[in-house]
Amino acid sequence: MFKVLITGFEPFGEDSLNPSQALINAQQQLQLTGVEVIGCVLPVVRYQAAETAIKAIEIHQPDLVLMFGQASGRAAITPERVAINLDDYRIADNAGHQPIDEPIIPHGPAAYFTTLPVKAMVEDLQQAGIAAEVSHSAGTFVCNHLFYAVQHYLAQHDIPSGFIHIPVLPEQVTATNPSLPSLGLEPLIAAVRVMIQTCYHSKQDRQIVGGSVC
Ligand code: PCA
Repeated sequence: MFKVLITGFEPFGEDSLNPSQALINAQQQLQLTGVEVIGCVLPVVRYQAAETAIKAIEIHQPDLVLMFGQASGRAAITPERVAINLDDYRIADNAGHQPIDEPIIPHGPAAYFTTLPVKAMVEDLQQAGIAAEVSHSAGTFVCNHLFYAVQHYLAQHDIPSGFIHIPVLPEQVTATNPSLPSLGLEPLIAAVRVMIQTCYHSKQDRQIVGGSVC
């Protein structure tokens, strides 16, 4: 059995929902033949998020780690290319921490790349009719922290892992921000099923266009 660990986050900031938590709650719908999906919801708390994820990796010994988090304002599913060694929080985390310009791991490498086939994932999502693009910044908040710390931990292991930001749920679109892009839980589940299949079949990424121009 191919084991996939999927992580999501609790709500944070002004939001009372997080699409990545909704995804874990719907993990039954992610099961595919020959694949065992293990879900884990993480606190939006500096250090604690990564400690919880690493503990889950140690316990379950997955073959693949897919970490998810909300990116309010993004209209597409965005597999992240790179995690940087920087905590610079624009808002406090759920425990009140707000580090400014601090390293995640002192003297650690400046960055880690994803070990997921992100361009293949984006291509397969697009072919399934789901908006997707590679992102080159996971921000400088708890998602980036989790991504960096897990890539650091797994650097000596042969387990593909990476982070994917997802749009908010339609229920999170409020009257004060009616044009916020969103994605429903059903298409989100369909998207995650596509991404699991892509990772299962392609260990190597595809050499296709997917960069960005500023
Ligand atoms: N998104 C935040 C943290 C938790 C989440 O779902 C982020 O992008 O850092």
